[in-house]
Amino acid sequence: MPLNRLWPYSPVVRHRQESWRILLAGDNAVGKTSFAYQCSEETFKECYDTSLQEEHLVELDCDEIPATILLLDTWVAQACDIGIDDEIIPSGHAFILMYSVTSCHSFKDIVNMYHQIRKLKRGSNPVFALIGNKCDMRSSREISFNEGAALAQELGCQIFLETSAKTGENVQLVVSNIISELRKAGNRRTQMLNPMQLLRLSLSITKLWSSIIRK
Ligand SMILES: Nc1nc2c(ncn2[C@@H]2O[C@H](COP(=O)(O)OP(=O)(O)O)[C@@H](O)[C@H]2O)c(=O)[nH]1
Ligand SMILES: [Mg+2]
Repeated sequence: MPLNRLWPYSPVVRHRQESWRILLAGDNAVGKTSFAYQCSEETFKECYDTSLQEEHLVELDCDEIPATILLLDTWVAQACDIGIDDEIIPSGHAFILMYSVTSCHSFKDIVNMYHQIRKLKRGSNPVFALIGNKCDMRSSREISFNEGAALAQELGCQIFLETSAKTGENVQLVVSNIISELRKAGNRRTQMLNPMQLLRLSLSITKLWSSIIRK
């Protein structure tokens, strides 16, 4: 019998079944597509076909528990122009706000993007990761680590990291940190069960135990 039918409330089963949608948002050419390929296939190409939206399936273990991620490579500004934001953005559990450390312009765009997402996710509290990509390009850096960290703090982003989609530096770490934050949020939700849900939960547990004992 599948474990999830035997014990649907087991934290292990819950995590086995978990799958999250993470949306990549950022200015053109900051490295979103490269990041998504590095994350899903551990490869880097100098040039990718430009497409508005692509989905990458990433399976990884975080704290030794498997998780499935659907990484959506999009661009919020474009998405808003053609009106797909209404369905795509609200479906995201977490958002990677990406700028390039070599581009002041892409850094300035972040605040606007953050507010657009917040507006479309009204009522919920998604995980935000502010990511400064292209950290391997040391000689062309325009945004310092401290400037990035300060913006992350100002916006209340749970995660701030600098990455290189080229070398792979910190790429997997971004995703596993996001999963940890999503799990923390999930745990908070389960702690906030209302009395009716608690009653139903204890009835199911009692029923389950009595059927096991009878056998
Ligand atoms: N050196 C370096 N180049 C990068 C990095 N990430 C992306 N690029 C390059 O930046 C350009 C734009 O990348 P792309 O992934 O298409 O950006 P997107 O428009 O945000 O999807 C391409 O020429 C990539 O090869 C990185 O971390 N380091
Ligand atoms: Mg792209």
